[in-house]
Amino acid sequence: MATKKPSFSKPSSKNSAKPPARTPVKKGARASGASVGARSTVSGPSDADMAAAADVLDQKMDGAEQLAAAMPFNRTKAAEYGDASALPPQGAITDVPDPAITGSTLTEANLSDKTGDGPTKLGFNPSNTPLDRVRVDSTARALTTNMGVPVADNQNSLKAGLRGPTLLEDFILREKITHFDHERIPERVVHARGSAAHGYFECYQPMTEVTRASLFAEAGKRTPVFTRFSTVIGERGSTDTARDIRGFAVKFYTDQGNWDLVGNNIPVFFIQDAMKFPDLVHAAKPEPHFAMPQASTAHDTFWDFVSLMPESTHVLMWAMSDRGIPRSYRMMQGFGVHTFRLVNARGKSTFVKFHWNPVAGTHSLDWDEAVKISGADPDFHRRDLWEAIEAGAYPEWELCFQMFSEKQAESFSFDVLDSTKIIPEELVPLTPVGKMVLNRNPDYFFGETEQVAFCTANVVPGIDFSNDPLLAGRNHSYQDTQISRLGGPNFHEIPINASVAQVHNNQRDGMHRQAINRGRVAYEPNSLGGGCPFQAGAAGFTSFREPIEADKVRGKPEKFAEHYLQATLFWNSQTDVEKAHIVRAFRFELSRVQVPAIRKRMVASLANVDDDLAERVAEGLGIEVPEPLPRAIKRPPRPEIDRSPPLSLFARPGDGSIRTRRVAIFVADGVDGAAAQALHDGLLAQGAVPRYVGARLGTVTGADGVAIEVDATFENMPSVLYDAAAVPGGKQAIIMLGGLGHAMEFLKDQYRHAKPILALGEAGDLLESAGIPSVLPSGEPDPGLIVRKQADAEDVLPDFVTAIGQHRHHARETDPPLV
Ligand code: HDE
Repeated sequence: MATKKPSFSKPSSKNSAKPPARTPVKKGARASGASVGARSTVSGPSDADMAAAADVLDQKMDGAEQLAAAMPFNRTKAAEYGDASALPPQGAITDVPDPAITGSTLTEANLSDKTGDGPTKLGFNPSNTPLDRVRVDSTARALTTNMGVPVADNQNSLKAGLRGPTLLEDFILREKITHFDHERIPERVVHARGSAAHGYFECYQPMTEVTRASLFAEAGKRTPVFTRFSTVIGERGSTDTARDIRGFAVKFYTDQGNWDLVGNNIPVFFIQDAMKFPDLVHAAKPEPHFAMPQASTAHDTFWDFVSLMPESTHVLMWAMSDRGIPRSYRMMQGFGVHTFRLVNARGKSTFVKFHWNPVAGTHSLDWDEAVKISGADPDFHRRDLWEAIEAGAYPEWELCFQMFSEKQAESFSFDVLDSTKIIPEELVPLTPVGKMVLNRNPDYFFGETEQVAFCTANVVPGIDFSNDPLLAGRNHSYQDTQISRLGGPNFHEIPINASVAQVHNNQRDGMHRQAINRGRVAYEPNSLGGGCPFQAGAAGFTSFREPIEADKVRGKPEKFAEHYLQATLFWNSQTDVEKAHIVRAFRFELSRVQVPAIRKRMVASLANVDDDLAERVAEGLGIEVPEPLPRAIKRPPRPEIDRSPPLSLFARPGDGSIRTRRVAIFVADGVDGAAAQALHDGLLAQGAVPRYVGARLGTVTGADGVAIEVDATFENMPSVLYDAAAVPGGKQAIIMLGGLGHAMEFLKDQYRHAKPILALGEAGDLLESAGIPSVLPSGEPDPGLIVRKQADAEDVLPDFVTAIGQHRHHARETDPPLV
């Protein structure tokens, strides 16, 4: 090859587009210090430099010619048509013998601290490397501007004289304020309030028979996850303990790309078609004229809408049950809601519903408790998740597949494409396939929890959609909403959203683009990039080949018209306690509705669910049960079952452990210090979180001289923030506590919210003065009330632990409450 001398003034005749060439610096040689200075940029390139550059240029051009020639025609074109498209071939590619051939510029070998070591690894996208690449630590670093300029004074703006005007010249002030002015981004349209954590999913056994999804390929395989829990209706700063559905969204960073399982803690939804989603959300959100109420469905527009949408009745039963007020994100189930498909390597599809079951069991708050928590600690669930993970009590869920065939689906009395229906476990059992462990809190709430963007359309090979019309709308909505929320189409590059699988495609540009793509090729087919990135062919995602022959219509299948049978199934499957709570919830919500006709209409809907339910709600509202609403279907199908025990929250008590349960130990001067300490240590040893609670912070001295540091006060951490309370004896302490309104209220609330109470020695008198009954309303002993006049703390601890393990003692409840 002849050596040519490119000229800066006169383009070479061979290729007028040739860029001016520079001396390539050897890989690894940093363009700092002496190596940079070795070539003068002031005097222009030397002859030797230019000769070397011309060599590289020629190599690049020859290489381009070879790449183009190696692809004389588009070999895969014919496979795009007719039957051949069923088996997409892998795209045609050519080896790139030298990276310089496909680079954007001959100068990419001129390295610096800014440009790095160059494209050392062909076919590599380093933006998929772990979050460490963007983690910032400022230890031992001086303050700088966003441009990296050291800031001398962070206290004062630049002024013309100490008392003079502030100068526009102050770029440091303006940068700081400007950034601050733009710190907020739009909150999520729904699910604005949430909390998230990192962790992993571990596969129990190969599920290759049903899916080619790589995360289910082998036992023990771990896939990183980021999981966000949320409420639906409230704004970003709203209370955690509102009655609401909870979001349960998991992003699996699989080696085949991201899979988002964007579910809820309730397995059914309000509507059957995406067309109604904006209506539902507008009805549930604060009313548009005065923006009230916040984070609550207890208002006219919500109940107006749902009482006109009988398909919502089923989910209302769930939302009004204690599932609407979970004790903790760690103690709720998760559901994918829709029917999805699993697809194996042979292209065979199996229908599936996804279920998450918490190892800690399913537990809830009492409504009165939830309301009070909203004042005492609106971040209750956020704090609970954070603290549990910080303490090493990593929350766990088991993922289960509920798998069924198309034929089975046809035989059900309901339609599996209808998101207002469950598939009872009696019809299709659950298969546990792996567990999720959340073991790491995020570094930065905004950077991770706020910017994470889930989308139901993020699926991987082996997982596919069903034709659920709600799911189709979601597949569009999630991607779309992020474009305004996160400001453009490149939000997949935000580190928390980036896959760990490599990303290579020809998408370019847009707001906030991060990737620096090499080369001039941003199209396919190409020969100049060696055909890359090439289509993955059979190794890539292929949609399940569902045969379809149909008219284009707007409408719903017949089976969607049955709206009440599963609401009745849910009601029938609840314990008496749960039923009472459902009645109370409907009564509360509807009593906040101002328009009597809406209340009446809703009760008329409930009359289609169950007579007893309708009567009890009507009675609570002071009205007669109206005529049931007319049904949309004349002859409803016969349901397969009329009771399903797993639908009760009490079906999943967990392992009875008291790990992470918060227990208040009352202390005051004169307390039995040894007993208080024994309780504290015993509870701690069981993984609970005991706290000494007193009237004021500081130290109290026990009757036995033991000094106890008070952790919290009755005022700053009231009863609702604990799962149980223990009052050790000590005459003087009990007299003192008896005179404290807050302490007495604390005990009453513990009792009212069905929580275990332990009273030792003289403490029994305190319960009596608080008006706490010594037995259940039935006259039976209350297993949650452990009152021992003469007993050592160590001896009663096992009974107390059992009582806490049972979570709540609902048998003492009356409506209205006695205490
Ligand atoms: Fe969502 N939903 N949704 N949703 N949803 C959003 O997406 C939407 C539905 C769920 O932690 C939004 O990124 C439509 C069912 C969760 O970031 C939005 C329809 C289920 C989260 C959206 C539904 C969910 C969202 C708002 C009916 C349970 C929070 C911001 C067709 C299976 C994810 C965003 C997170 C968030 C749309 C129905 C769960 C507006 C159109 C059913 C857990 O795109």
